[in-house]
Amino acid sequence: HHEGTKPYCPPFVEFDGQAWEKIKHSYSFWRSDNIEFDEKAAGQKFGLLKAGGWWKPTNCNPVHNVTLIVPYRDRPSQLKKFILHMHSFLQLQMIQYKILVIEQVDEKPFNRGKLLNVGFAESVKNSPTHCYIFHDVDLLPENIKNIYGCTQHPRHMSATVNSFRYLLDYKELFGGAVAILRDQFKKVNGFSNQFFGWGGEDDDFYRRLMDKGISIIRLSPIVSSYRMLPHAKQSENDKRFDTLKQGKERYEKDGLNSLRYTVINHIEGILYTVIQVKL
Ligand code: NGS
Repeated sequence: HHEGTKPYCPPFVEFDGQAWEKIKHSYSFWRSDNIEFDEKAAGQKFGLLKAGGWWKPTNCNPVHNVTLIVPYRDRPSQLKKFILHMHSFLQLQMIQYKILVIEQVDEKPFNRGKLLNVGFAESVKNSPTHCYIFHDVDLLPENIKNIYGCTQHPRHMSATVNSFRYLLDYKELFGGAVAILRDQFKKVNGFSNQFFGWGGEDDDFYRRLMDKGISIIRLSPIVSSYRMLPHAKQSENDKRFDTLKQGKERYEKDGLNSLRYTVINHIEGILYTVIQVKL
């Protein structure tokens, strides 16, 4: 069957919240930390026929094709909930997607920005898409209208989160879940690699975008709502304010063009691909 003859895929959209309720009720494990499920059965249920956690609708042409990059370390129960939720959610949206988990396996403090750079670099090397979504593992989108695709401006997707009473913290916030075109990400040299420990890397990234004259957008608070999975507080990076201040002089030399890492393992799982790295 020729691709060109297929109609485009319309996303499944209901009234606010209904799709979330539908998905959520299928979670028997919602409040539990020991969730067990049969990966193979889940893969079959979601129609993930090839390895690596990618999917596309078969009887129509998807409007969006995205790679989700998820920085990760040592939160197995969150990862399971995230993965199951995202497959349900993204398939209702009828888009083509791949879930790429980048796991930090060294002893250094967690470096979200560098892990996202690694995910981008590995994806561009192996199977690039025009649109990238950088996504924390503890955030679950609630509104099916929050389409997982790129807009012309980079988009802050997770503008309102239940644990912050659905209020945007500050207008420059650009963390959590963001969608950005590949060329825009390249233009700003990606994230800084220097933020080890919690905080600041997303603010630095926002400033990189502003520096290049790329403004960001958000959809309405209701569309941009997320649920945060509870977890202990991360250890903060005490140097983050100083690193942030050096800003501009680092942008051209600290980022995608200075990225060094070692891939320890590349596992094409049934539900997602995981790349284990030392930073
Ligand atoms: C800022 C952090 C950001 C962080 C944001 C929201 O203070 O990295 O809070 O965090 N910036 C610095 O520390 C310089 S949140 O409340 O969502 O945990 O993303």
